[in-house]
Amino acid sequence: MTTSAAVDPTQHLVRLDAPFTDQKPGTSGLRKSSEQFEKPHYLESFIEAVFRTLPGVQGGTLVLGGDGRYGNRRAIDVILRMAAAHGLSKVIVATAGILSTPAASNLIRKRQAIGGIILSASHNPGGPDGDFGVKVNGANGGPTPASFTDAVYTCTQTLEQYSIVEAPATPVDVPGTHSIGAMQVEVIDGVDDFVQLMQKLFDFDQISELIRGDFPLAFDAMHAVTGPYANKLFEGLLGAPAGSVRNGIPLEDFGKGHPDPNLTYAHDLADLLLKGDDYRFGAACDGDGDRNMILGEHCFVNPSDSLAVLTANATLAPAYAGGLAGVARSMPTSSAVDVVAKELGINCFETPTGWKFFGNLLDAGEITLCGEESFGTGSNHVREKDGLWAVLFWLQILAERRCSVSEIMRQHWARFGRHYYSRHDYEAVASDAAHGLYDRLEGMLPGLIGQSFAGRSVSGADNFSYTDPIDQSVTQGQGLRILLEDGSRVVVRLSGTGTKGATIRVYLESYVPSSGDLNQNPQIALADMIQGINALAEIKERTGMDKPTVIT
Ligand code: VG1
Ligand code: CO
Repeated sequence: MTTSAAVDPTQHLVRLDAPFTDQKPGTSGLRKSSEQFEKPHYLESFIEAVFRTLPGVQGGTLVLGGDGRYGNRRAIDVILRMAAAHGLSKVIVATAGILSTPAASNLIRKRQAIGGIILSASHNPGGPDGDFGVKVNGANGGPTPASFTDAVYTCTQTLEQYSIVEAPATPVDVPGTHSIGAMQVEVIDGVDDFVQLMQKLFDFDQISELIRGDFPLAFDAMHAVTGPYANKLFEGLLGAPAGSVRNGIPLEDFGKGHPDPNLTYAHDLADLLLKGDDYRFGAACDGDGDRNMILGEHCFVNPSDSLAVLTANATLAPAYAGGLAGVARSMPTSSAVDVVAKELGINCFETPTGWKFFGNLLDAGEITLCGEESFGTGSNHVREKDGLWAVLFWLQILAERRCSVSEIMRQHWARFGRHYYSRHDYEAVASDAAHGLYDRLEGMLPGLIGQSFAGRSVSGADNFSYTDPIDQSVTQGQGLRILLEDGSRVVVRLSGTGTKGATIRVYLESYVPSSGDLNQNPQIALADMIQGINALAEIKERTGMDKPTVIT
């Protein structure tokens, strides 16, 4: 299909009564309620600041798509007309606007775009009462660095007008080329390039042989972006029976679900695997397809462990057969991968939370794999975490090793020891109460050193600060750490992605060597530390909550 819309060459300027000052400095992109995004000029003001700040806009190519949530279509129309007004030469849009975050990262790199705009609030619920978001990625395909987001923020504070052309909505339901004035709009299938990339990284014949045998699997797309990708990959190319992909049609409100692949929000899938006997393997991805949860029969794989297992078994996948340059994990992620890296003789970097910190290490060739405890794993194939990539990687390992997921975990712990790990989230806490708790705990840290905590001596306590080894930039205030003499630790952070009140995250980790008890329930193995931090931080008293909203 081809269309072209003539536009008035004089850009249409919309004057703003009040400047837009709503974005939190230091946060990547903008994530707010759908209601907020529907306020006049709100989306437009942010996009204006992005186009004024992003290098290479004049004559450049941009990638555009989203996770299909409510607001996606309108945002695509607005961004296309603003892109035309700002002199971009081309925008590549995914059909129906459906483009996962890792697929967008791949397209930016493959098509040498100046960057991409991904319309998603990731794992937050969608719909008129849910959240919407705009993520901005740079030319390397990854989230833009803090210097960019801070510049966008500064720009929004003094914005007086924005530029947009008047043009009919560009049809994006089928592939084709269109133009808005001098700008070309190329509508392409958002799934194809990503599937081709996966076929280069993994041995599809081997995985298919596993799946076509006695290996029933369930993949839950949570009515979010990965449905079309998973249908093509699992049921199409790999031969899984019809119905293996569940909730595979993207819906504007994700079927009223919360597209966060964890034991709480993906409980239907968790029940199938953990309580039933019908499936050997289960997986789910989040709203925009960058997170993954891995389940086996009666077995949940903790994301920190998942990164360690992928690292230990990396050479089983064709893409990593030559070994790994190094690995990285975010600070709150358990040290399970550190132990594997040590044995492999490769570097293991510890970065603050958020994928943007891995970008420099990946670009510099320092690392091949990286991951976060929040169900994020990825590699140098793109510059985002990649949910379906992780699922395929697990299937590749299972296809080679021909054992169950729980056997893989048991053998892993028997070799490297086990890092008992859990994250307790207290969501939608009153903002004052959450900040009060955090500030008080931070003030107590220096006095904790040498004291007893959960029956062990505190060997260190600080607020994590990171110096980027590539560009030496310093990022402070990344989470409170209480480090114990035996290597156990508790971390407390405030979430940067929630939109209602504040979310307190408490991360707990304790290591048991391979000679110890490897078969405990993590909540029991960590019970003394859980009690310790609850008392020390006065969590119940200050939040009014008896227990966390989500336990992972
Ligand atoms: C959360 C996770 C973090 C992840 C971020 C974005 O942030 O903890 O590990 O990088 O979400 O994930 P926070 O600040 O709420 O803890 V997503 O799937 O939005 O791209
Ligand atoms: Co996400």
